[in-house]
Amino acid sequence: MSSSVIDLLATEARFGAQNYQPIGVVLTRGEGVWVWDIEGNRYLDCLSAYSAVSQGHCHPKILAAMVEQAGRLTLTSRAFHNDQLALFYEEIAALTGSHKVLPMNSGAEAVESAIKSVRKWGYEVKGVADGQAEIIVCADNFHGRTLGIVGFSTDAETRGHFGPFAPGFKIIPFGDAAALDAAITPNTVAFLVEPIQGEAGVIIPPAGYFKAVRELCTANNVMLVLDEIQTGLGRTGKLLAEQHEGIEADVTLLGKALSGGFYPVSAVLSNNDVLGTLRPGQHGSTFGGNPLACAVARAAMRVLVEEGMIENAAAQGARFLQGLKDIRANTIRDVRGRGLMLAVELHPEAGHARRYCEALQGKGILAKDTHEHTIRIAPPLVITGDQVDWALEQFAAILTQDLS
Ligand code: IF1
Repeated sequence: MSSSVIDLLATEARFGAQNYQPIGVVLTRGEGVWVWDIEGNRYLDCLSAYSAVSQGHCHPKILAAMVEQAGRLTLTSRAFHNDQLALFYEEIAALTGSHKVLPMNSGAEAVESAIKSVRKWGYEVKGVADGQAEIIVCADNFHGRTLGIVGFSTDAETRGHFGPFAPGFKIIPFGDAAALDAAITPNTVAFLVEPIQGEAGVIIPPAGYFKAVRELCTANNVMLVLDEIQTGLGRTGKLLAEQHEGIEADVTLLGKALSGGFYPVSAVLSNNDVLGTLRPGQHGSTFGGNPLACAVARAAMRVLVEEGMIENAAAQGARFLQGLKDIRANTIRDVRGRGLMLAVELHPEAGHARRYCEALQGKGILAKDTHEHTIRIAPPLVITGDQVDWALEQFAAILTQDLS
């Protein structure tokens, strides 16, 4: 490490809240699937900023849209109209088949906004008595970091010493439709769930689970809220992960790649009257729906479709998954994924996944461990077959070592 890397890490450690423990690389530039550190080393980005940079780093068309808009008008607040919002609504609705859109900024804000909206729907449309609304969520969920959300997390690190928390949430196992059936009461307004659990380690539910979930929600007048903040916008090889299941959510949450990583942009989408219950003054955000965000999101959605990134995610994801399955290594317990949302789970005896991620850094790959024994792999959706093959060679070289 050069002294400047050491200096930057020391300065971060001195002034910053220590709520992350990054791998010891300091990045300064990105282009497509690649990022460079301040010493000029190049890495294949297999995290993509937790799937926010799906379109590749610094996509030139999104950059151009951002620069053009930034020089014209950035923020008006929602006290006035701006000339980008209507176009953003029209294009995101056409892309996703949704009828109503609520623009927000971070993913957690979209989740919070959905919780507020389905509760209001429950009281004003379903007829639940005020203050009695229940929302069902899954064990090992990850929906963000706000108080409302961490209050229904089952992870000790995520929720520890942040209480007291708001009531109104019931937790059931993921992938278990019978548990949902048993948990629903007349006060249940929504079931909030990730199509594939990301933070939990890329957990894909059993086939048929979401079909059964959809039927239970419809039969009981419960809103199915799918958090597609990580799985959405092509990550799993389809525009929305729900398409793999042949279902449609009542409320869909998007974030991350909605801006291609340029800017925090999120949205709540609904195809019924959930968002219709919000009246002027009841919800909002200074930055939500601002013209810069709208222009960036419009470009991010456009390149995703025009440049075939969703189809590429399906093709390269299948190639990556098969290649990982073909690696013969005693360290590997399981390999799973859908599209370019992939994970390698190591045997507990193989040691901590972080060691393998640090070794991968030496091979020019940046990946992230989760839950001690799992390496998450989620490159930008623009990755080519040759780049996948090169990445597989590096994974094979590291995973065949014992780093315990
Ligand atoms: C962190 C994981 C990824 C999300 C889903 C909402 C949000 C997220 C399904 C909130 C955010 C992040 C945030 C990041 C870690 C990360 C993550 F490891 F936790 F699971 F992506 F893989 N719904 N996911 O995955 O969106 O408010 O952050 O914009 O350290 O918090 P946000």
